[in-house]
Amino acid sequence: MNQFTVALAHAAGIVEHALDALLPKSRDSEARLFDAMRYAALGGGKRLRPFLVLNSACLFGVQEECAARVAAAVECVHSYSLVHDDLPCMDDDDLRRGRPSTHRQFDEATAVLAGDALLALAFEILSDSATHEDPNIRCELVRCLAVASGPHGMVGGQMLDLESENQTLPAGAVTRLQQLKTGALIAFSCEAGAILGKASPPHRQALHAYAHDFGLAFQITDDLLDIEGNAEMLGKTAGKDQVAGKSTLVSLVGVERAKVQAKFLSDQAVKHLDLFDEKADLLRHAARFAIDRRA
Ligand code: GRG
Repeated sequence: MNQFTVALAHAAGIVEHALDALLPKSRDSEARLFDAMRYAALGGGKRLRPFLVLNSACLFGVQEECAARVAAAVECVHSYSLVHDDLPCMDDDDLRRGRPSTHRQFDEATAVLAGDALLALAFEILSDSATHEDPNIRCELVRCLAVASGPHGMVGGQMLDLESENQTLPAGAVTRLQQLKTGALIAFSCEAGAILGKASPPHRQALHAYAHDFGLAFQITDDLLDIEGNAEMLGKTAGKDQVAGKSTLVSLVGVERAKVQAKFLSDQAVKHLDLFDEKADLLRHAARFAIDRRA
C-alpha cells in the first residue's frame, strides 16, 4: 500500500467510527429507519469526501474530532444522494457499493425516508456545539453545506442531469451540470477544513480552486469508468450513461481526449496547492487518485 492508500483507509476508519456513533443501531419503532440509514451510510465506499475534509482540516491544525464530525455530515449527504439516485424514479439501479441498493434491500418508501433522514442528520451534526465552539463557524458550515447540496448545488445538478437525457449538450453545459451535481459537495469537503480552521482568504481560495479542478477530473474519470469498467470492478452498474443517452465530456470528445483533459485538470488542481507546504502532499496525491482510480 502506498502512502495515499494508507491515508485514505485511515480517513475511512475515522469517518466510519464517527458515523457508527452518530447513527444509533435501533430505536424501538423507528428501528427499520435507523437500519436503513446505517445500511446506506456504513456500507462501504471510498470515503474520498471525508478524506478531503480531514486533510484540508489538517492544514490548519483543526482538532481531528471536529473534522471527523464534518466528514460524517458530508458522508451523510453523499449517502443520501446515492440512495435517492438509485430509486426507480431516478436512475433505477439495483446495485450500489457492491450490494443491493437501499430500496432493494428495504423498500422504496423506507429508502426515501432514510435518505431524507440522512440529509437532516447532516445539519444536526454540523449545528451541534461539539462540531465547533464558535457558533459563527457552525453557521458557516451549515450555510455552505446547504448551498452545496441544494438547488444551487447537487440537487440542481441532478435536475439538469435528468432533463438532459437523450439530448446533446454543449461542453460548457456538461461542465456546469457536473460542477453542480458532483463538484459542489467535493468543493465543500475541501473548503470545510478552511472554515473550521478560520483560514485566510487566499488559503481558502486555493482550496476552492483545487476542488474545482479535482471535482471535474473526478467526474470525467467516473464517466470513463462507466464505459471502461464493469459491475464487479465498480460495485455499481456500468454503461448507464450511454443507455440513458447522457451527454458527458467522454461522449462529446471521445475517450482519449477526455483522458487528456482529466490529466490536465488533475495537474492544475495540484498547482493550486503551491502556497501550502508538504502538509498538503496527501491532497496532491488525491488529485492523482481522482484520475487513476479503478472504482
Ligand atoms: C438524487 C439528490 C440526488 C442527487 C444525486 C450524487 C448524485 C446526485 C448522484 C449519484 C450518481 C452519480 C454517478 C453521481 C456523480 C457523482 C459520483 C461520481 C458519485 C459517486 O461517488 P463516489 O465514487 O462513490 O465517491 P463512493 O461509493 O465511493 O462513495
